[in-house]
Amino acid sequence: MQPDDAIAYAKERGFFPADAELESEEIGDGNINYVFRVRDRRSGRSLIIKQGGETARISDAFRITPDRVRIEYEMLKRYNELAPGLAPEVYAYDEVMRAFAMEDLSHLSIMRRALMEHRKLPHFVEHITTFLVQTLFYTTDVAMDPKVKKALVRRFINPDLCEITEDLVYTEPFTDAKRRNDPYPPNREWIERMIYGDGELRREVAKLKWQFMSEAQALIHGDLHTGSIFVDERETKVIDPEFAFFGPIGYDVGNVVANLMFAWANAGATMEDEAARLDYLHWLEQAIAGVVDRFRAKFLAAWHQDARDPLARGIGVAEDYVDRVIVDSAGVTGLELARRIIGLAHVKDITSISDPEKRLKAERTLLRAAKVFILDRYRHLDGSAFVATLKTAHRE
Ligand code: SR1
Ligand code: MG
Repeated sequence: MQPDDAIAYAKERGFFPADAELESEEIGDGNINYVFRVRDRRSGRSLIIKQGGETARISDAFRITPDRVRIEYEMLKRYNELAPGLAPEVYAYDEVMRAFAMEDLSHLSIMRRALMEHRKLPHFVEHITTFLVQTLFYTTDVAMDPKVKKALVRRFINPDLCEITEDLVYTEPFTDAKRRNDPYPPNREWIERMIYGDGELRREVAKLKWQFMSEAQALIHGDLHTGSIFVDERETKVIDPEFAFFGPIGYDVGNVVANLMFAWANAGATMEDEAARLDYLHWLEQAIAGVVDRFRAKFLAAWHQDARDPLARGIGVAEDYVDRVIVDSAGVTGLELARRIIGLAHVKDITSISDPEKRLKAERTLLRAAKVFILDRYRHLDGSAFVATLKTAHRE
């Protein structure tokens, strides 16, 4: 689709009245898709149209099924049921065009950008932890009818998108197996020594990778970084669940936490006024700890209220389960930190640090922390442990 095709499509599907004066622009800034905003100049009404091609925007080398658009549409519908108000409304899915229409959220900002502008988001922790628990706990075997869940597992088999994650998140940052890693040149030699050269790290990453590939724990978003979240000071909306499948809950929690850490590194390297910087870093540290701790508290509350498996009521069962999810989240925090610095898909929080010395230091801080999150994930059981690892890595 080109912008004019999006206009023709919106007209043909009757999304606007016949006398609408439509304009369209391509607004996607992700690695995979093209996204169009179509707006009626007469009424000011607008909507978003997303269509899935056969390859990724970042590189034609990625061939990915357009079925991801169906997955995304169905996920967004589910989010509206499970976590109302925390995802855009969706209007219609077109099986032939592999396209869907949804609410225009352009009154909000992509969270990565908001954090790089050093905006505080007072409701984010409460919103995202509600989203995580509502979408994850309620799609586990603990809360669902196991046969209904198995039917859903089949509906959300997502091999192409999972392969991207298996390669880009789990395998390549630690091996450069496909020779497409793209580290910041001044850090290349350090990364070869500290990351590729660490056999124990690869062994632990292998365990996490096979867990990702085989543990159908809950229906996860699968790519919950701060580019997949729209925010302002009042609202939070999760978008882009095209990587969704039944996988480990910690994959979503760890992605949120790691991407707050990229914002922390960005603020530390770019904010010049010391008082403002310390204040913002403190807010981010509270947000990191808050995501872990509020997730845990809400997950346990949901469990005690709605667990349906008879074994779920045993003493300590819920606590053991959520402890393991937090440990998995620590592992994924480390994986996401590492892959966005070493691998193919970088984040602007880091690449926009213009002072070379500060960027080099920020990357090394996050990579040292990444190793601790992966190797010592079992001792990360609450939010303060996550923040302590980050701050210790910064001091080293
Ligand atoms: C080929 S896609 C690269 C990355 O962009 C997506 O948002 C996912 O994070 C993926 O790993
Ligand atoms: Mg995306």
